[in-house]
Amino acid sequence: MKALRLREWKTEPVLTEVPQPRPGPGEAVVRIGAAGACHSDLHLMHEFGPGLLPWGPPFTLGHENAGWVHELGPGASGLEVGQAVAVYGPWGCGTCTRCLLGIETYCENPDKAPVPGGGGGLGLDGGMAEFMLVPSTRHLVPLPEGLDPVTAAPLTDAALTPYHAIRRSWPKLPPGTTAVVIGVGGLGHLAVQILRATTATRIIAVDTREDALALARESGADHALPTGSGTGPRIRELTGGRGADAVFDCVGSDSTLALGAESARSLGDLTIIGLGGGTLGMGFFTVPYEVSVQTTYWGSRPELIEVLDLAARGQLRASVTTFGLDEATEAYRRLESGELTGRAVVVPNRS
Ligand code: FEH
Ligand code: ZN
Ligand code: ZN
Repeated sequence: MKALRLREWKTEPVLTEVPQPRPGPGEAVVRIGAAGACHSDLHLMHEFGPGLLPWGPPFTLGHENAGWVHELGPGASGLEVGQAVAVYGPWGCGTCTRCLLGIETYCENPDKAPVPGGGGGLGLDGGMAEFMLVPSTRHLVPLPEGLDPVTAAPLTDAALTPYHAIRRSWPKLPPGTTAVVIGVGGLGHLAVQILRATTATRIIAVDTREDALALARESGADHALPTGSGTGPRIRELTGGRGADAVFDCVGSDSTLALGAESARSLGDLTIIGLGGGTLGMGFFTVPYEVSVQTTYWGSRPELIEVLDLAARGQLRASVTTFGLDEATEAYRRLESGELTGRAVVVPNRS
């Protein structure tokens, strides 16, 4: 079969012929209907190097996947061949407290996981291929009625990641509050939709590109502000001088983190979601009093089920540009150049 392989850090991926996987005991093979191209993959190709993460190349890219059960290994149960499924991407040990709760992102037995702290497309072979081997059927979540793999795949990362971040801030987002989403790309446009669907907060979106700001408005933002020196003061003005009760930085650069610190309201949250490599010097006077600054990483399996339910009920819909598997490198090129709004999705197999 064909697969888009990252052979070494800081190299361009190559579409290569590899053996089609067969499932072992408890495993499953998924025929991939859609694999999202995540901005993080660009970091794997261009910036990250040995030692940064507990896993490394060679592997097939694609950690945002959905498709159909193709083959079940001996003892694999609970699913039917042909069933449409989303792949829960973080693959932990399956037996520690965190994994038992479905929070495999924070598995506490990494040495017993298929790959420490990774999963398909993150150290193991992912979904930028015709077929993908999944080490346990617990990672496969049946698609609810009305969802197909192309609409579902972006939900497994581009929606699940901001959903987890927003969900932890729900208590700070009652009516009368304001949330800011910085960066309205694959994750950011869904962050706006998730805020609109799950809270009563006022939503301010920030981006450098007019087409992204237009997508933010379509996604439900109350205000869409271009990034610039006046953005922080404008957020203060829009919040009556109070600041934002939650800021979700989907970029994570020095400048966006500084904007987040400048825009936050006392008692608020500043959540770093993007892998932009920026830093924020933290001291007593860096942020308004009692602002919580945190990172979040992806999301849990129960939260994926919640996200799929929101989408099945029409509350979430990723803006998607599709590419064939042999156009996957073009998808990443357009993602990196900023030519795309929403999410790029590679479609190795049509339904
Ligand atoms: C990928 C690699 C490393 C850190 C975070 C990520 C996210 O894109 C996972 O969705
Ligand atoms: Zn990702
Ligand atoms: Zn575990």
